Amino acid sequence: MTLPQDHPLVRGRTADSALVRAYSGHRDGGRAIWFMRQAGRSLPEYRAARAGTAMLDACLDPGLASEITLQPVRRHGVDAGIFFSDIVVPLRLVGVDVEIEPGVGPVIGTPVRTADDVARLRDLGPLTAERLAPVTEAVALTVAALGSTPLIGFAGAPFTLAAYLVEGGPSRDHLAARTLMHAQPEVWADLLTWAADVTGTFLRAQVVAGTSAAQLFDSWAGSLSLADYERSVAPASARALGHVRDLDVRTVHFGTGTGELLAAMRDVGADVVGVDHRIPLDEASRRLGGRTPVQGNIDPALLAAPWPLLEAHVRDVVRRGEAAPGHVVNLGHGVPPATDPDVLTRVVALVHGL
Ligand code: 1CP
Repeated sequence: MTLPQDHPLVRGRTADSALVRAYSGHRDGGRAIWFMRQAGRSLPEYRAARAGTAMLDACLDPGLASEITLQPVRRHGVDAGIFFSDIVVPLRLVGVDVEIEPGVGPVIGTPVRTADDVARLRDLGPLTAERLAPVTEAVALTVAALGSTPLIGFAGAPFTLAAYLVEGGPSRDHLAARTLMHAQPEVWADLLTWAADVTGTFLRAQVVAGTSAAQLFDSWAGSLSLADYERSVAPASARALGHVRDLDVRTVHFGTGTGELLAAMRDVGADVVGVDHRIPLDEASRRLGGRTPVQGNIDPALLAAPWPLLEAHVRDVVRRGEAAPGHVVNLGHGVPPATDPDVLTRVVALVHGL
């Protein structure tokens, strides 16, 4: 399928943006910067907009989700919006009993541990266009307001989703998930295949509705060895990205602690690799064979440090990023909630001025 005729990429509104040019491996579009978790608790206007509304209800209110997506674009002048949603939204939309608890994160009512549990997930049925309506409506509203600024769609990778589904909530080492992976490989494969199709459908719906790029978050993949990743996770991540492969849109694949996995994460079919702050971008680019655009990797801890330290760090990130064919400046992980938003605005101005 090709993208709809009124899609921002097709109409040329975002095709020549700094973000899309860099994701496509070009250096002629100017320097692009955005921040993972740029919409969120660091912004007073976010806290005001969210007051009294549960996180998942906010994600599924098209007007509110669109407004929250636009807030950091207006305030910081970043080169992209990232759609305000969550990786567990598609789980909620198919009927999984999931909540996002304040200060905790996603909590699953009935954790998924057995073949019967996975069969019950399948019984929920597919993620239909009807169920996705609040998401596609919010994306359409947002891209209409963004004009020539690209919107990035996103979804969780199957492993990171499975880490929540199996554990029942956030966990440090994802032990139960990794035990299931080894102890019951067929159940694991079945679960990851289901997750790949649900999350891939969620991602595709956003792209068709108007996003100019798509990011797959495998935030917790860094808890896996390369061998386990390649054997038990990569096929499902490739399947998830396969849901957008026929659309002419660049994909980014990000995880934390993934220095050993960078090439494998590219090889599941991503155009761009997101790099966390634990490995310098020139070294990351070397591990990627020098042929893959990168995104990253300002250490979020430096956002609270004195400006001269942060400035020197940002300049170093930009310099090392020059080793790759394209570089979009970002953090190594999400914006910490206590971040002073003026610091983010200042980082954007610095990068644009370099
Ligand atoms: O109370 C609040 O304000 C809720 C906090 C919050 C927010 C703002 C959560 C709960 N999710 C989100 C939005 C969100 N989630 C975005 C928004 C767009 C933006 O970047 O501005 C995105 C991209 C996500 C994706 C997400 N959710 C990831 C992958 C990215 C990452 O940070 O690693 C993960 C792992 C989640 C799960 C999740 N949702 C919320 C929390 C606190 C967590 C993490 C919990 C944990 O530590 O396991």
